[in-house]
Amino acid sequence: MAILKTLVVVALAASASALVVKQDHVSHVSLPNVKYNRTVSYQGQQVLRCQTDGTAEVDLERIANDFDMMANSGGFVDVRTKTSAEVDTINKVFAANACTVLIPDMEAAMQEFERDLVNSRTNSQAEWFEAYHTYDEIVGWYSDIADEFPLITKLVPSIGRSFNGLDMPALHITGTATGAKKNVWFQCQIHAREWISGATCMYIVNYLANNYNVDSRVTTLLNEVELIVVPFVNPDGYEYTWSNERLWRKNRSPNADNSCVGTDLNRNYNDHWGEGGSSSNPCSDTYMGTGAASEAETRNINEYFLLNQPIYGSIDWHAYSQLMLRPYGWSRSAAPDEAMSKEIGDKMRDAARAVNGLSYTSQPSVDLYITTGSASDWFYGEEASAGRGSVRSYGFTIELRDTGRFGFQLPASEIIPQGQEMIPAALDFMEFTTQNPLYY
Ligand code: 0X9
Ligand code: ZN
Repeated sequence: MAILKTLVVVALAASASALVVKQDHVSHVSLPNVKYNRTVSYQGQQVLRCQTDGTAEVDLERIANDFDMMANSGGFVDVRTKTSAEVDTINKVFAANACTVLIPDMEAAMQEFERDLVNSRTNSQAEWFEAYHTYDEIVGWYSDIADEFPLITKLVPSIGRSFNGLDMPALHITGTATGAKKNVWFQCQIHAREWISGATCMYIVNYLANNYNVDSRVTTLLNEVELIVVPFVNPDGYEYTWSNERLWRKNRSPNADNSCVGTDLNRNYNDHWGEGGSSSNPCSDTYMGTGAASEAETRNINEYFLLNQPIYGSIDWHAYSQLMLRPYGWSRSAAPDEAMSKEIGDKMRDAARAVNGLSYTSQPSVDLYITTGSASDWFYGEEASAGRGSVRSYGFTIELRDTGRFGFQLPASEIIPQGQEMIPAALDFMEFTTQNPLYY
């Protein structure tokens, strides 16, 4: 396919890359050269928002697996259509007039996002959290944080490699108090195109690092808790969104006898894998892979998670729809710890809302649609718990901003407000899950 767009973003000044703390976020005075490239066109593509009332479960599941279902919440789904024939198909599945056009011209929406990307990255005054960053820059940022806060952080440069050989780093952050700490797990960027996920994880790490021994809540927390952050569950997919296709979701491992690439890592975990709500078609955006944990990225996460047991709480950070999702994803029956999970889910919803007034919804994952083999079900599930009597991790999925206006093309100016509203939610989660442990 012809190369449609190449944006070479060049920093204006190349001065020291020292971290400068300003307010509650780090500022980089310069940005290295970076290349953003898109080899696909979204010409003719639209996003439809369809009310799901009265739509059969099987039809919804078919759409989730056969189309790019970009979001699903509160009685509607956002579906990306590539041709007018697809618009007709979607309109036939839903009730008359159930669908309206949310994004009429995906190519135009993407170009708007790309103008914002260039502007934010070429502005020499822009601070770190006022622009999106590449895989290499983010890895460098975590390394800088570890250098700057050696007493409270530990960088593990690689917990394993992705299919294409990229490192998957992990950062541990905890206070200097002696004694055993309780572990909490955050993982980011499992879905490549959800850029706000990786940015928010950095924002939280940055806040904790800069506020230890400054803010008593953070100090007390980190003297009890060790947070483990995996910035990239899907490094190859993330790179691909910068080099080829901004809306790529899956990883980048090839599929046998098929030209379609990639597995949806959030359908690849060994928890009720392949039991519905995922696709066996390698061309689907919800392709489950050839087996449970068939993907290197999934296995790396599994191994490192188990190595760090007991883990009291886990969050898999996604976008978009503004949701706090608790177990189960795989079953309609209530999870054993429903009351406790609901309590912290609701608490995070309220904490996030209190910051900027934006509403989040707290609900079981399955209220969206059935998903099997998801990361957060695995965190909460049998395999991740070391055995009967052992600590069982709370398993959450958080869907960040927005509710569809920009979707995955969220402007960089929303990184800071998004981060600010997740700080109290993340603090609540770390406190609550370690103070109210679940057992398997
Ligand atoms: O479908 C997904 O993987 C998640 N939504 S997204 O739009 N970010 O792709 C939601 C998963 C919710 N289900 C479970 N966590 N089980
Ligand atoms: Zn996602």
